[in-house]
Amino acid sequence: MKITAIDAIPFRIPYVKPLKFASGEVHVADHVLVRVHTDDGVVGVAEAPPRPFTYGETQRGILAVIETIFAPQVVGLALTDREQMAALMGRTVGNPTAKAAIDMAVWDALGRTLGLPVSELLGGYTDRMRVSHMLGFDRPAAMVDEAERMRDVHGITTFKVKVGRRPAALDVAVVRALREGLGPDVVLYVDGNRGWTASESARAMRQMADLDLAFAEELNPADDVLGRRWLVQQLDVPFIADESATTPAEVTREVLGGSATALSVKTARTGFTGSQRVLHLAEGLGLEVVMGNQIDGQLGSICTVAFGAAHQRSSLHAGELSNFLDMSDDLLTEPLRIENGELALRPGAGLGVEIDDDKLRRYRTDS
Ligand code: MUC
Ligand code: MG
Repeated sequence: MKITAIDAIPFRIPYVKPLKFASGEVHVADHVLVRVHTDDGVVGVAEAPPRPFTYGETQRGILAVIETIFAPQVVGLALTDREQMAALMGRTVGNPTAKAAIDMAVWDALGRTLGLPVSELLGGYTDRMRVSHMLGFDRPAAMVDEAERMRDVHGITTFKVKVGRRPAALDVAVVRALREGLGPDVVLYVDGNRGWTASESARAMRQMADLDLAFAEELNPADDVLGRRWLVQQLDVPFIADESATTPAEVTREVLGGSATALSVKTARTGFTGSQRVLHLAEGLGLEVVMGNQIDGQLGSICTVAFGAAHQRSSLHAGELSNFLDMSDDLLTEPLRIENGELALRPGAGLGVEIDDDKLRRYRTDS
């Protein structure tokens, strides 16, 4: 159970359909595959997605921080020394996806060592989640087409719509077209990635008041402290904190300050260990939770479902689990499949997935 080595491997897989949103756009999955090796010959895996527009991390930065700081701190510890690991890596500020990928690869290795699924070790509540699909910026007709395709092919009936453009009428028209095109039974919610001001957000939400939105997420910057509080107080839907509340302390600050009333939990940034802390805090505070997407590949998506399905509160709402469908390829031996609007856990120890060596050779950029 002793950790003997940590690999950080950069890879690059283009998207067929880039995702565009108010804080950035993603055309290529230039992620880092993290492998944790143990003295029993077990290997655990996870992936770190660099999101410079959200956390300041880059692919080269993730490689450097793992190789020079985190791997030397973690090698030599046992797979069960997770508090030690968190404390040691916590001495370095930031770098959330690098830390999270190590944490999740350690859990995968622990599950494989014990012969048990990670999701059962975490909580074992259920074995699947309903899927929510994120729709990036496009023209209304193209976004309705994409949502209809997701519904018809994969059975998905929950959609998170990216908003935050100027003029806001562009986004209001999209959400209206989606409601009119897809009917009253689909669940729609909006995520502004801090693109609007508080007053632009309030006005756009008024214009969408008849569209039965389930949530609003990060419409304006949380750093506009009073503006955000003013906005959240007047909305009649839960306001999800995503990038403004990435640690238990930030969650506490944002929620007690009246700047958020629900939470996005992303395993890509808090791993399994940190996500449990955030989830339990959400339970204590009485907040609804949505399992979010960090524009994850299939490995990241199975991590999200392993965590989300493990707990009652995180499996209640559909999780954002489908954006890997827009990638041209992936690294797993058996691709994930979304059927009847659900993504199921894979049976087997750990995360239940394997990396395809040929694909890794094809897409890695370090050799
Ligand atoms: C989301 O929920 O915001 C876009 C930026 C980011 O950090 O995550 C994605 C999705
Ligand atoms: Mg978001």
